[in-house]
Amino acid sequence: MQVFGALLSPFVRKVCLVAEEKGIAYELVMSSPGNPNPDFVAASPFGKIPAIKDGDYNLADSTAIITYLEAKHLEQPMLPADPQARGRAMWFDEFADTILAASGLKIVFNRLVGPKFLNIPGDEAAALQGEAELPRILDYLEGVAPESGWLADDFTLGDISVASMLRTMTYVGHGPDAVQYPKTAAWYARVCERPAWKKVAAVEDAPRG
Ligand SMILES: N[C@@H](CCC(=O)N[C@@H](CS)C(=O)NCC(=O)O)C(=O)O
Repeated sequence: MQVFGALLSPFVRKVCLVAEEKGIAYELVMSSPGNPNPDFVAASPFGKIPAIKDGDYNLADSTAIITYLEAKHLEQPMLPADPQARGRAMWFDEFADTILAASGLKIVFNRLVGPKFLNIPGDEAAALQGEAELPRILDYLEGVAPESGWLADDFTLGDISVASMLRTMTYVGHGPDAVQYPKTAAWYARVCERPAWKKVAAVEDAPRG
């Protein structure tokens, strides 16, 4: 399977983490929006990352891709069987991808991706707005972060999605703060101890030639 994207994207990292958790072989093909690689263009109708090519099957969107992988590869389930736990796992995926991302990525885009990678000046007012929105969201997360274990009983997609978004936010100094958010920070540290997380982080942190 080919995964198109870059690991700075929380959505791409989600897909790679699930593939690692499940032991699915994949190749990360560095791609970014606007990339003319015909396989990426075919897999991602709106040019967003991530997208995958699995044989002759193409799919875009992290949650859609993970839903596909979950159905195809039964090992290490990422969605619990229990209805209420499954609902909560999907809630945390949605929380990460929309609520946390809406604020966090305003900061990441305007202080890092735009100015450093795309040569687009950042909109500092938008970044400040993202920062102003964060406390309410992180307070919520601190209120639901478990003292031990995971967000929705077993380790699930919910843990992966929220932790992946937080990791991307560490690039702009907004990782989980152990003083202000101790339960969140301790849960995040547990996620970071997983072998799958360590493998993906090693690739992400490796110096590029
Ligand atoms: N809901 C999508 C979001 C994907 C997304 O927005 N990716 C960003 C990178 S983090 C992107 O490709 N942005 C470029 C664009 O919107 O044109 C998913 O979960 O995969």
